[in-house]
Amino acid sequence: HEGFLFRKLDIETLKKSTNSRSWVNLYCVLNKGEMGFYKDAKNTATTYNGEPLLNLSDCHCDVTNGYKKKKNVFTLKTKDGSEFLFHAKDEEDLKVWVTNITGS
Ligand code: I3P
Repeated sequence: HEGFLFRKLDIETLKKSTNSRSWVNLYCVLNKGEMGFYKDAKNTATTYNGEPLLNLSDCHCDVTNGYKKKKNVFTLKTKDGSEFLFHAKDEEDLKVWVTNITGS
């Protein structure tokens, strides 16, 4: 599965990166239990900011998180402690992403 999602970094992830907490629209690609982030759909040779692929084994998605400013936001916590917020375009899109992330 792949497509655009708005992503915001959460505290733990922020410590390890130079990114701000702003929402960034990224092209996200799920493949073999890993998630890659790219600036656009056409160039998936280089990841956004050179970020390593995210290992999704033992990750956890939460759709009933406390984030209330936008609808269709889910959180993703990975085994290594990274935490992200993702903003999907609608409820269906959110469901598809969560199903694919937790099932991969
Ligand atoms: C962030 C930006 C985000 C905002 C975040 C800010 O500022 O305004 O949109 O998240 O708030 O820190 P910057 O661009 O300077 O990094 P929300 O849209 O969720 O409010 P936060 O720090 O409370 O996550």
